[in-house]
Amino acid sequence: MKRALITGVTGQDGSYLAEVLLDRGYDVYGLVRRTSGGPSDILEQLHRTRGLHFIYGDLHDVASLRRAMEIAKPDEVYNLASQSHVGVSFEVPEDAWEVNYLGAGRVITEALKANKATRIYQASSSEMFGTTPPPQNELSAFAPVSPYAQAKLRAHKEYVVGYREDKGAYVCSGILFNHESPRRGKHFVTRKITLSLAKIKLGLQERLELGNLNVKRDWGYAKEYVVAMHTMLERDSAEDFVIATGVQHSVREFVDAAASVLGMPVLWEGSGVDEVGKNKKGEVIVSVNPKFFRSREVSDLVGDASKAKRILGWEPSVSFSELVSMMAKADYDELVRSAQ
Ligand code: NAP
Ligand code: F7E
Repeated sequence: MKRALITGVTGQDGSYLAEVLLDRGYDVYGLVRRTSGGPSDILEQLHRTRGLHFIYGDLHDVASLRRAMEIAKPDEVYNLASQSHVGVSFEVPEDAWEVNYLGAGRVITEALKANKATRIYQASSSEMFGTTPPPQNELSAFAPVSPYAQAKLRAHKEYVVGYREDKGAYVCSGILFNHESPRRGKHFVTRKITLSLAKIKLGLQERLELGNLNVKRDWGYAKEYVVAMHTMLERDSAEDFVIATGVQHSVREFVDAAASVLGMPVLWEGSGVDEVGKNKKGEVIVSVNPKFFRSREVSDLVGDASKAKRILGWEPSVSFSELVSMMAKADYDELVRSAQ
């Protein structure tokens, strides 16, 4: 039986990836930080019913990572742990550097020290392309603007490309564009929109405040994206792959799509910081709050995943409207259920 270690197992991608690897017959170990609340219900269930193992550890703590490698003895390591919020990385830049660059280095180095044949997946990001014009693919220039992206890029160059070329290690980066799901953290824009609009519909919240409505992202479905991570490690040689849908939408379009799923279309008025979205009664339910603007913004991302299609046979099947609908309905249904 193959053994896998996932750092960041408590995050959106970690829980989906644990399910995929368990389904594929892996013995799966998840690195968890000690929190007062403990792992989510989904992970507790995977632990009880499917044998997912938990190991306490932290990317700040090299001894904990060494111990995790000794316990898990992984054939494959998926380094998904990170300070993953780009906006927060402007406010707490050293933590982004510490976890996303130095922490990634600790994971990858300890994995290779324990067993130099370990296959390693590093969660790289489309944010590394920053201001490079779209569409972005594996050959595009990197031009990161945030502390988050700068740390991810340094980890990619030094511990993925560097270790592969200098040490012959099997390390690859998935350069993933935004991917979302009902399990997405509540402070990312998609989930913030679906949860807030569901609350507005139920009379639990008055207004959704957002930052820049014009930025465009290439949003796919996380459950499909984690399959690509595993497929990358099944190849004879390690390479980096862009994973994306190839379709982009603005934040405003995401709001429109979610609001229409919930049966409350938004009518936009005004522009810039004065732009508002009103419901049919003329009440303002969406407004702009500059507090959510970023000091440097990545405004135009859309990925070209043709290499992944050609070599991995990977392509997305869930469309933008299906994704938005899934997320909006999940939030609405959960709020209704918890109110009963
Ligand atoms: P997420 O939901 O925010 O999960 C982040 C995970 O990292 C959580 O399990 C978190 O643990 C863990 N973590 C944070 N700091 C840690 C530390 N010091 N030590 C150990 N664990 C730590 O992120 P995601 O959306 O699943 O993304 C997975 C990875 O892909 C991340 O590296 C992210 O940067 C990258 N990525 C994501 C996207 C996307 O659109 N989702 C796109 C490209 C790349 P706690 O639960 O304890 O906080
Ligand atoms: O922002 C704008 C914001 O925080 C998307 C991470 O998974 O994907 C994610 O990073 C856009 C940005 O994701 C709000 O300015 C407007 O332009 O959902 P987000 P992100 O920054 O793209 C990449 C690929 C990763 O690697 C990251 O780990 O939406 N936006 N108004 C807002 N964003 C937030 N969060 N909140 C707002 O109110």
